[in-house]
Amino acid sequence: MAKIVFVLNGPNLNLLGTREPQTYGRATLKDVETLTRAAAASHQLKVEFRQSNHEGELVDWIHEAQAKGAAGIVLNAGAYTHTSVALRDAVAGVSVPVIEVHISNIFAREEFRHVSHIAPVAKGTLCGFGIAGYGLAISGLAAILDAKG
Ligand code: CA2
Repeated sequence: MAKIVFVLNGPNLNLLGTREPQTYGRATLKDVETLTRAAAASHQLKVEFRQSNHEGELVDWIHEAQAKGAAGIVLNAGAYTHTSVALRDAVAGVSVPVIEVHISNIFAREEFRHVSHIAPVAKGTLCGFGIAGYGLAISGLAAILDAKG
C-alpha cells in the first residue's frame, strides 16, 4: 500500500494567488495541491492535503498523521510558525518526520519572521523557493524514507 504524506497549510494560505503576488507568486493553493500530488506520485507516495486557519485544528491533524501511520508531514504553518509553541510541541510529540516549508524566504523579510518555533523540531526546513518548495520537500522526504528502508 502507498505511503501517505500529510501536507498541512496554516492560516491565510487559502488566499494564495489573490493578493501579494510579489511575495507569494500568482499560484493558488489548488495549484500547490496539484504540484504536490504530482511530486508525491513520482515517489509512489499519496497525499492528504489540507489547510486551516485554526491553530488547534493543525495540532489535531499532526496527531492524526501519527495515529494513521503517515510516512511524513510537509508543514507550512504560515504565521503560526513564528508564534505557536502548541504547534512546535505537536511536531516534537510525534515520531513522523516533519519538513517545514515556506514559499517566501522568511529570513529576507521582517525580523519577526526570522524566528521559527518549528525549525528546531523539524527534520528539515525549506524556504524561498516559491511553491516549488513543496515539491522539493516531498523529494527530501522521499530520500529520508528511502534511506530508512
Ligand atoms: O512564506 C510562507 O510560506 C509563509 O509561511 C506564509 C505566511 C507568512 O505569515 C509566513 O511568515 C511565511 C503567510 C501566508 C499568507 O498568504 C497570503 C497569500 C496571499 C494573500 C494573503 C496572504
